[in-house]
Amino acid sequence: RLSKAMEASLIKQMTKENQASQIYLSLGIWADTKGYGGIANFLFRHAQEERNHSIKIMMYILERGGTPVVEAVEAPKRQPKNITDCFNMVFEHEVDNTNAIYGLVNQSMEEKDWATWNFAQWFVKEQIEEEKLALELIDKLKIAGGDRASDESLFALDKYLETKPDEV
Ligand code: OFO
Repeated sequence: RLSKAMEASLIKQMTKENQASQIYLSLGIWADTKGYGGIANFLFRHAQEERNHSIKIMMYILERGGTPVVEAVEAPKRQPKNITDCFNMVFEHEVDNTNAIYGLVNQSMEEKDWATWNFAQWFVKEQIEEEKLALELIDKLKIAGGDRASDESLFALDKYLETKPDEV
């Protein structure tokens, strides 16, 4: 059974994943209004993934006899200045989330809660993928010329992201 402290931390992470979902939605809206429909599509799909992460944690809390809570989420703090800023925001956000996941892993070790430790490993692996993906976005944009990328290369990047398959 989950300790009260672990239940509280998992609820906090549930909220953080929902917060991430809101951030991706907001970045997607920004991209769409700037004419990057493919990038927007990618970000919207990712928002869905983050919501799934939150639900995954919710189900785990239930499975372990705890009571999940759906908490309020803050509105995203700011809009990106440009496309580089947008992708950097994605990366920084994922690094921040990785640290939160590591916090859960540490707590599960301290409590010797091996079930939660095992559960959290899925997220550890997922964060490797998510950070890799965010870095790939930044790299692809750099290759395309960053903020000075031509319309053609941005168009190609936009198309590429539109059809990039979803993960989990
Ligand atoms: Fe973007 O990550 Fe959830 O966990």
